[in-house]
Amino acid sequence: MPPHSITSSSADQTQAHLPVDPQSLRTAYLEKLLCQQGKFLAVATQNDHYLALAGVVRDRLLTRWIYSAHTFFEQQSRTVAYLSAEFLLGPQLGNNLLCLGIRDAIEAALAGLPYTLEQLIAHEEEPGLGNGGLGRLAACYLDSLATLNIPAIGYGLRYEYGIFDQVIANGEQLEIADKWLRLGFPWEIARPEILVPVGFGGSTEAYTDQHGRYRVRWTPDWTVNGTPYDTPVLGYGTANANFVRLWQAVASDAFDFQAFNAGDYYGAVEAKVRSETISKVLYPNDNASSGKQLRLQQQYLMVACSLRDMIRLYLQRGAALSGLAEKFAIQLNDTHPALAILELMRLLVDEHDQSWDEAWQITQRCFAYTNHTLLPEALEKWGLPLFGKLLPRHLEIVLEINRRFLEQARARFPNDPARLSRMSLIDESGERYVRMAHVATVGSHAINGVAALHSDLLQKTVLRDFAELWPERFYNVTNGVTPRRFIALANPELAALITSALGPGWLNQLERLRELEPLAADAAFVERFQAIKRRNKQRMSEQAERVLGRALDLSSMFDVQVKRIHEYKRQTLNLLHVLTLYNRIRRGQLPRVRRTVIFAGKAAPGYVMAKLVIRLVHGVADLVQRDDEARRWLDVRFMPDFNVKNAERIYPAADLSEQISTAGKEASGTSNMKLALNGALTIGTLDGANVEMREHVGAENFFLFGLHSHEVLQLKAAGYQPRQYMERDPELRAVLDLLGSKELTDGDRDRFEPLLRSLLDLDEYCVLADYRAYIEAQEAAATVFADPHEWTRRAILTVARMGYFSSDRSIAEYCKTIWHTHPVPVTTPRP
Ligand code: NBG
Repeated sequence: MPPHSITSSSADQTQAHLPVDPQSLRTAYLEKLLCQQGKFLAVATQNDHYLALAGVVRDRLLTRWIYSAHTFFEQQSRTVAYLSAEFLLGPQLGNNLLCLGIRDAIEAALAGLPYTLEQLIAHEEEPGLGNGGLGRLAACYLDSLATLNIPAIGYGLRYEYGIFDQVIANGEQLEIADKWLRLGFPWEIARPEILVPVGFGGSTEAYTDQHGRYRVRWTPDWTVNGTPYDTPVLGYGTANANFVRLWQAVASDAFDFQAFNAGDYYGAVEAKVRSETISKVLYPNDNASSGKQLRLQQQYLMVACSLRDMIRLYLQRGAALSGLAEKFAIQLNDTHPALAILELMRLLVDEHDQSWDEAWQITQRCFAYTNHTLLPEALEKWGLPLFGKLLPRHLEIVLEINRRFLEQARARFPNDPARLSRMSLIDESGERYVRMAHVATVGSHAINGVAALHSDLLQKTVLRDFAELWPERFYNVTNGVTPRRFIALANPELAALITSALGPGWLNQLERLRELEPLAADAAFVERFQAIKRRNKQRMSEQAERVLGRALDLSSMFDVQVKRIHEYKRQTLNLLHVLTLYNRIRRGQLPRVRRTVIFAGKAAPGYVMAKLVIRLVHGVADLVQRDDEARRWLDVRFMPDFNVKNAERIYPAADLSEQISTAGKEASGTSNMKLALNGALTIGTLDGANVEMREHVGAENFFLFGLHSHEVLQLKAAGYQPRQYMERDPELRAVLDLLGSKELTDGDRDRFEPLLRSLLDLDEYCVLADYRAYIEAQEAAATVFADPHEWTRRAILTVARMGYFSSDRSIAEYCKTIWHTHPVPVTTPRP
């Protein structure tokens, strides 16, 4: 709650600012150990120390949060509500120190105490409340919103178990439950006084109210409460702080008591446990929809609580609900929160007495929708029986929206029933489903894709009919990433080098990196840049030694593909290249450069093929290791448990960035940006944001290969026969033979049979069609890498030209074209 008055009396000012000099910080720290952790120095654990430090830092960032909340309340600021089922925030301590600018003071304060700041930062376990790019994008956007002084709230779910921890045993992925809350998460503030009841199931009943209006009453048959936990999100270079508000399911007492009074104590407790499972666990699928009832419950809990919260905040000012869209710009991060459209209609019509037309106007003006994928398996749809059973009133509402929408579409496209059935919010081609992408599109005033190519394909394929009906509602906003985390925190030496060249301020104006261009020809600068890359490789090698037991060859090319394991991302193509090099080495044909091929990424637990790819990485790694000559040239590594923390160690060490998805499949990609900003050159297809990255860094600094997206479609339409590619290319055949041989699997010849089958029979992702072009692009990369000066020159130019891909630019575009919001600077009193 924003405070109702913060006076500017001097007493308040001194309280508002806790001291940040090393001596006071040290005192505060020791106090936290004692008064918060209940420990004295001799018995405090590392976790006690971490929590003590986090407490000191949190106390100091709350000032900014409170002043921000106060300012936004006073000014009745327009607020962005970013609704997302995932927020992959990453570790908090380092980022908060960076934003507060007290890192050095803390380091000094800890002098002579048992743990260094570095150790305590390394101790932190991150809240893994997301799968991959989509969740991390949400976190980057919160960072930029705060940095750009845009009032915003991130709304999501507080999963008790985030994305599983990945452990590798005998070359296979094992999933371990992620108990991220076990040792405490000190950055959040619980708000137990806020409880939002959320109904499920039951029935609806029509009636006429006292004004003679048709009304509907929904009587759910069970209710769960949502309660929020807030985590502040600081801006960089500004006093503004926003927050992410994550909902947790708690059993509703009313429900318990009914059963209890009937003498069924055990049943009551069981029901409590059942309703609390709603926010238990994050579904571990990236780019795939599970269609499960529990997932639908999660989505409804999230949107019902978030909307009720917005309306509560709005009504505090005593305004009429008709102005809701002036107060909130609600962004749907993919369709996971798209039920919000139906829920807002229900709240306005059933609970706040609005007419359908008024309610629909408000709703459409509130919402905007970002699509993040064209993959059919990821487009969410809910079977009508399940939907109607869980959300009977929302089913009626979606049917009514659809009826009105189809009427409008029919007027525009008369005599085109095929088009109308394609556009319908309900898929009636077989069993009936609610199509969430259509709900999101129809209920929004703006729809956007996440890279130029993706937005274009979105309007030509998945949402084509809608783009023809409402071309003015479609936009592109190319993704971006935050340079605070992915340069300043991940690669402090590079950040310092850039500051030494450009002076301060570039982290908030990333386009200024362009001023580095002339330095690509400056021998001293090139040398410093190289030395930093080498030290980053050294640190990564130490990490590899700790977790895999063997250091890395620092003079080799670090060839990096780190992202979720998915067939469309084609980790297999990368492995076919490694096997090609292996076969060549065995034939005495030595490569130009030594390579360390680094993989990392999680596979969805139920995705059999992706898990097999992880086994294949390990199979290929072992094969190479067993051969004395191959081992001198090649090293294949799988770094387990890819998450934000590990990513921050890997990106700065990369020489080559693998962005090799089948053209048309990767909506944007964001690791492509993070790697390039850390000075990696890209080998990639014309897919997602690669297209724009190549335009920015210059074609001559990008190793391009492969079919274009329209060529992929043409190839398939012409009846793609992957076997022909094998038959025409003896080197490819030899590699595929190796894949099916017992050499790779020490005996178990059939292990990779399903992978081989899928490549030869269907090859959905055109791996074989792109094989030869990929091998050639890899040769081009090796040739340049053999000339370290030339490689570094291109790496510097790449960094210099990547400024466009800051999430600050993306957010500025959303603000201007979609949200129509403006900065609200916050001032805290001077300490
Ligand atoms: C992912 C895309 C990525 C994109 C991120 C963020 C989903 C559904 N989509 O290419 O696969 O970078 O979203 O936009 O997870």
